[in-house]
Amino acid sequence: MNILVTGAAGQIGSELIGELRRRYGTEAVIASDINAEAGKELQKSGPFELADCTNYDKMKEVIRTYHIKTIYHLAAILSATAEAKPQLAWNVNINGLYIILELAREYGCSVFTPSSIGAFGPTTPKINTPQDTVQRPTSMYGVTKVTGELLCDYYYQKFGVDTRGLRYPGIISNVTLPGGGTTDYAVDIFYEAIRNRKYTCFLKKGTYLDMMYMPDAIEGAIQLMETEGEKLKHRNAFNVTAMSFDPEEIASEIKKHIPEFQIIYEVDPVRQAIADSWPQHMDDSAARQEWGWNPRYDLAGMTEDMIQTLQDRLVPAGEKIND
Ligand code: NAD
Ligand code: AKB
Repeated sequence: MNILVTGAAGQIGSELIGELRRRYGTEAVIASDINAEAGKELQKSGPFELADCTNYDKMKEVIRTYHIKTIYHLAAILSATAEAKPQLAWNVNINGLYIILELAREYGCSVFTPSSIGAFGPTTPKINTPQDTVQRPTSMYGVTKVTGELLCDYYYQKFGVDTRGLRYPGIISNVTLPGGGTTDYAVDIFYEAIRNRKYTCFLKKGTYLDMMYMPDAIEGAIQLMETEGEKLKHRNAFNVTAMSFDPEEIASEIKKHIPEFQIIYEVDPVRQAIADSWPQHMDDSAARQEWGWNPRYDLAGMTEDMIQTLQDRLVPAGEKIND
């Protein structure tokens, strides 16, 4: 009953792999990615396959060789990169997902696929965004995320494939840097605060977005996959959130630990337009009711842990904030 993680070298995959291996054993969890350089590192800690999720034959070989029964399909192109390379985004996010779902149908695998706040658009209610609501995204990333949600629903309804998924907000973490998203500022800000005491933000003041700390994102994915299927009414694309803030609020929270920290603004119109089309705060009561979603970290708890962790890693002894 082995597990395959695609996109394992990415921001979420690099941490999900560790947690899955702690729970199910190293040899039971196969990491895969298209990134050969990162793959060399991943290979040191357990099974790794260099595999492009848009290559049906290669993915089939991996699934057969390792007797895969569960797939966490994380390989994707994120919002800012997708806007710069829309054809690539469609190919990876949709053709890659289609191949995973086809193989899951053929080999009886269950599949976890993350959706995103990006699956919503400017006509979606921005506050307490309902679980079931208008989804007319205006970014290529969003178009692929809505399509992916529908495709996963279809494979469950039509073929009985056990598909499940979460609409993640911006994920904040400190192991692997995020890859080409709009919410990346909320990660970059910590590295710059620790290194330079100053951050130039590409989103403007007042841009409220849902966010979540990585330990909750990982726990949520595994918890959803371990829930009895009969309990789930919304199998795919559960709204999940842990906090909502704008750049000023996260900067104020960082200042509680680093009083000289400053935020300045140099707005990137492309990422600002994407952020402006997304919700400010989702209603995640369906996830709470159907499978017990209950995040541990709020803005204060996440900020304290991020600063502590990055300080320990990036700042030489004797130069730490509290020394
Ligand atoms: P990431 O960009 O950090 O990692 C994606 C990984 O996929 C990379 O390691 C990349 O090398 C790999 N990849 C790209 N093309 C590939 C291909 N053709 N075949 C195999 N691997 C390929 O992304 P992430 O942040 O870890 O996101 C994982 C999933 O979660 C994505 O579906 C993303 O849309 C979703 N999500 C992420 C966030 C977030 O804030 N990180 C928020 C919402 C949803
Ligand atoms: C992005 O900004 O593209 C991602 C996401 C919210 O899906 N972090």
